[in-house]
Amino acid sequence: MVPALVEARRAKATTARAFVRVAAAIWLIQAWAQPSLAQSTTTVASDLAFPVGLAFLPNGDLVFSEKQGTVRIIEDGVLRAQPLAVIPTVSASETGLLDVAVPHDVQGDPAVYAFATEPNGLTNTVWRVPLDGSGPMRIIEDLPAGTYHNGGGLAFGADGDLYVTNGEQHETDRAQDPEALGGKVYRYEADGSVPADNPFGEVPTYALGLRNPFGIAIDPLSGDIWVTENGPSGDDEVNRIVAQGNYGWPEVVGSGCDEECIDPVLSYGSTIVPTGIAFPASDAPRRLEDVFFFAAYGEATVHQVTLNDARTEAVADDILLRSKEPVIGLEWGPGGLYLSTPSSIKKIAFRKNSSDQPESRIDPRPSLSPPIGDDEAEREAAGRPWGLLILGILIGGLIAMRVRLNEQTRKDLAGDDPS
Ligand SMILES: [Ca+2]
Repeated sequence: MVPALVEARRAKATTARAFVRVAAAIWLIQAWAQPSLAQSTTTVASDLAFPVGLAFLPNGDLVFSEKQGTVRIIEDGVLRAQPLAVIPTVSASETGLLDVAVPHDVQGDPAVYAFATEPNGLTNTVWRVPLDGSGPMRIIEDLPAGTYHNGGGLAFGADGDLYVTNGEQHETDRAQDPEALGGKVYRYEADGSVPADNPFGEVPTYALGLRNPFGIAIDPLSGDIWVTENGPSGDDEVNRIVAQGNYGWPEVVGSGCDEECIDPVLSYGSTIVPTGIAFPASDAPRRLEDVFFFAAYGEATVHQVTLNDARTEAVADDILLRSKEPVIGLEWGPGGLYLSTPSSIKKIAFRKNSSDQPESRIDPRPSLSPPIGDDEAEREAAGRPWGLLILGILIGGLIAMRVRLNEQTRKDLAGDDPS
């Protein structure tokens, strides 16, 4: 074989190898540029004094409580030095300033609602805290309090009413008596009055048979109420709350209810201390639409629970985050899932992927402002253009290499021409 032809074949083999390398490089770049399922955790605020409850205003500002009595706000991503309000309280064990909630019609009712134990430690109060900084007002008083089984969750339901969790303070008889306060989920109007159509008549009781319910969240698609419940030495639960529902305590712990009570959706044999609970909002990746999250203080985790189509049962229960510190509050906010630890507020950001293309079925919140500290989203947005640029350079290089090789082959063949 003439040397020029050997050279030409070698050149073609080199081109083929270059093709394989470039194809591999393209695959790697695409894999890198494609947003993955992975998420990252960033710190939103640190050096805080035991933040408990988290709630977002429609503009994306974050209102949160510190257990010893301060209601604080992160405004345009910056922690305001002065608290929005100082609530008189006591913070021994499970008492203190606990959850906060923002009403749906916050334009018409510009306030945040807060659950706090009175300084004497004997009762709990729900406060209305105006956003303009004027003085907070007590709207619900004389809920039983205790250093243990205190409860303290607040959420506005799909009906606009205010739902409150309250433990039984070791007085177990309270839990099964609809007329007694304690061991309940209550339902109130936003002004603190008892709605005329409450399930047990003229009492705030909405559901009973609970020991120490803490976190409360509303499913944005079904409107269902979900509550975390702390059981005795294990039997921690997550319950889907229905009107007039009896959740077993103290007769039944964990599963084992007959027609008399309702089994938990999730229960745990060990003491995980379930705390905050939250559903994603409309800006969440579509793949999260069928999940909710709950935190476990004792386990220092955040669980990601996948619901069935009816959104009534769990089909999967995964650990989303193993934290170095206990996790207390949980709330979906701009760009991700926010959580509180004893000293900080953090955000878990989720990357969107190709399966997240369909539009969310969750109604968007009115006018969300730019996300707080959303460096992750920026990085994600930047990922694709960079990947495409590098891909372009590689393809350009490949074309140049081919042109050069073809040129060389043609020259070699011409030089070896016997004619
Ligand atoms: Ca139960």
